[in-house]
Amino acid sequence: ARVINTSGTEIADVVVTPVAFREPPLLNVAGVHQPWALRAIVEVRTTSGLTGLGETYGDAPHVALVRRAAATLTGLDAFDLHGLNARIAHAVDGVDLADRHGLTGRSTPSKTLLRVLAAFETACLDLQGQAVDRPVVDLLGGRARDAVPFSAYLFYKWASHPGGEPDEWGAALDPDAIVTQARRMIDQYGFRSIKLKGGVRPPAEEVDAIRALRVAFPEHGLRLDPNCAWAPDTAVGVATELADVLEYLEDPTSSIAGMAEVASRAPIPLATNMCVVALDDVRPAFTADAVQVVLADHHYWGGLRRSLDLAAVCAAWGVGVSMHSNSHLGISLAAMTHLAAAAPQLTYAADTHTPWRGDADVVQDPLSIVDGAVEVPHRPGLGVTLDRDALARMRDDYVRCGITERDDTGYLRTIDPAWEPRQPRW
Ligand code: GKR
Ligand code: MG
Repeated sequence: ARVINTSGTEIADVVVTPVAFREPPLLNVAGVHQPWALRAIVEVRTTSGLTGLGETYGDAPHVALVRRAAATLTGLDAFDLHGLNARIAHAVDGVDLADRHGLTGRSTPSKTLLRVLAAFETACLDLQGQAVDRPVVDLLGGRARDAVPFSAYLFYKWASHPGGEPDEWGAALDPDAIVTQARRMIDQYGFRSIKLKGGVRPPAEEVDAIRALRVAFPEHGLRLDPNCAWAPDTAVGVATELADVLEYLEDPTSSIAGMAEVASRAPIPLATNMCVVALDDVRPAFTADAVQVVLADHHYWGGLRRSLDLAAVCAAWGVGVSMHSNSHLGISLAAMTHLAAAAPQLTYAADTHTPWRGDADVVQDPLSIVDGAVEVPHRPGLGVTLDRDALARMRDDYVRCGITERDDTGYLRTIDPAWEPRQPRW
């Protein structure tokens, strides 16, 4: 249906700017984070001079596709999200974009479309909020909560990138160092939940790290996420050993069938951001009772509204909802906060990589994590404003850093050519 534009929310132009910011050498099952993380910032401008913001992945092939879609949006009304979907579907028509992250599962054309759509949907919701002078959370059904709890996201890590200076966090390769990292992050942000990225050390060491965290933080919710590093028997062993400690065990093993096998023998809930990553996965995974918690992520579920749909579907099946994160900046944090605030089903503290980005940001007024939570903004739209100087600097860093795609495996192999990404590893 044609939308009659009465409020100056017609899209005049769209600018897509890839940016880079420094990252510590964080370890995961796929390898190690490169010295720079990549994102792309989407600015959707209307005829009346409003700017809506979106943030998405910065891998060059994805950015090229986002730009291709951006070029088709002129004249669309920012309230016409069906029209947005149609134009983007046409622009990316059947493209199936794989990535080298090693953590995001099989690629498909529909996943590719939803990743591109998400960046613009968020920007359009930001515009809608500004146009009607209400925060995005109000457009999503209103506040189910006034503050969104986030979790401390711990990583095994090296002290420095090879040849570089040690970073402020130092090395973390054993339980004591993981507890030190947790203490530092919790002192600074007040987190009340802790997630440890696993799949790096042998499972018994990761169990010890979780036990050490429990001793140091008796009241905190704890999770462990080895990104499918374990065979089902190993996963059941860890789940059994940590049954009295973990809120949930995230992606202990790969595939819906593998997770279903573990779930049938594990005494604790399993969570995933790896085997339920698109609507097609929902029926097979839920029918098999493979997962008890799904981690939503608007960056690949097609935006904030579709993530709420996912949360509703999960609730209908009696499956819990949590929130997934990748290295990100302040536009994503704002979008995650509005989404989580509007989703009553989201009962776990959300993941965020925020502490790892230091002071780097593309927004002037980043939301802050206080007492482990972000207060949901009352300002119109997403409630954050672009810092144009920072954007320009970070765009130059993107060009200069020489990284065009996230590739944790390739980077680790430049340091240890014999390293093999194996699944399962244990
Ligand atoms: O940043 O290395 C990382 C994480 O492993 C991330 O890429 C994952 O997507 O946080 C994520 C997860 O929960 O699997
Ligand atoms: Mg995960």
